[in-house]
Amino acid sequence: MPDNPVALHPLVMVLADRIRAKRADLPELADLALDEELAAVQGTLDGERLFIGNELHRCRGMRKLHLELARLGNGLQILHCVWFPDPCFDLPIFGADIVAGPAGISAAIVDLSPVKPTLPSGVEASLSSLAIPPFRQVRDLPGWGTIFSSYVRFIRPDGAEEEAWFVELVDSYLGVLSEAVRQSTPDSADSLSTIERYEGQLNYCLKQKRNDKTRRVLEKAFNPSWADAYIENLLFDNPPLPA
Ligand code: BLA
Repeated sequence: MPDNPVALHPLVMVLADRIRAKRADLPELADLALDEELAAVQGTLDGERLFIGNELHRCRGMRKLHLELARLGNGLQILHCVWFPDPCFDLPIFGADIVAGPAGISAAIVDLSPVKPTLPSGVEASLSSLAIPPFRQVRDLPGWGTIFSSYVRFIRPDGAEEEAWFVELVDSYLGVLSEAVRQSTPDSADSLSTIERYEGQLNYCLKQKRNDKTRRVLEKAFNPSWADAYIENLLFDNPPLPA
């Protein structure tokens, strides 16, 4: 990704670097093709410089590793990260999102989300043994948030100490996932469990597309048809059928 033309909130920068470091350790990591106009999107709104930077990779067991950093007007900054598994593997979806405004971070969320009724047992066991930092401001999930696991953390970090806790928590969740990736072996593309996980991933994307807040800021910064195409084709494109 090219250098961001505007510095971002320290939590956004620190977390992005941590995610990149975790990503670098994944087996058979490879770049995924990304249209030049999507790798770096630039614009201006009310005289303010906007940009979106996207990084797209894959690895053994994970079909799409997406990291996006954005500055979208009104001082709004976003870190958006979703790692989608290959449905042939019994692996959860990793998701993390940070929304920062001029008044600071309003939302920080992290989860390993199931793509079938329960998380893989090894992932569940590892998550249940992690210490949960005592965040002071825990937020309520929206209606579409039924896709998240019981280990989802959705908070408004209160100060630098809690921001550091959040970075370590994301690191731990990525550590749990990385270990599962390394141990996982694929089922065939036409097996029932693969199809079930494909359907679960499709449902995750459908529910995420119900987040009006994402759509609204993209529509305002760019325009409605651009926002729609961006959400449908890059953020939450439906997974390809397992093959
Ligand atoms: C909320 N997401 C938001 C908000 C904005 C965005 C402006 C409102 C902030 C707040 O409630 O404090 C905007 N998020 C974006 C944009 C992108 C983005 C524009 O990622 C990308 C370009 N959202 C995700 C992912 C998760 C997620 C992967 O994209 C979780 C893993 C969660 N965002 C999420 C949740 C809310 C949110 C749960 C709160 C929604 C609500 O309270 O209604």
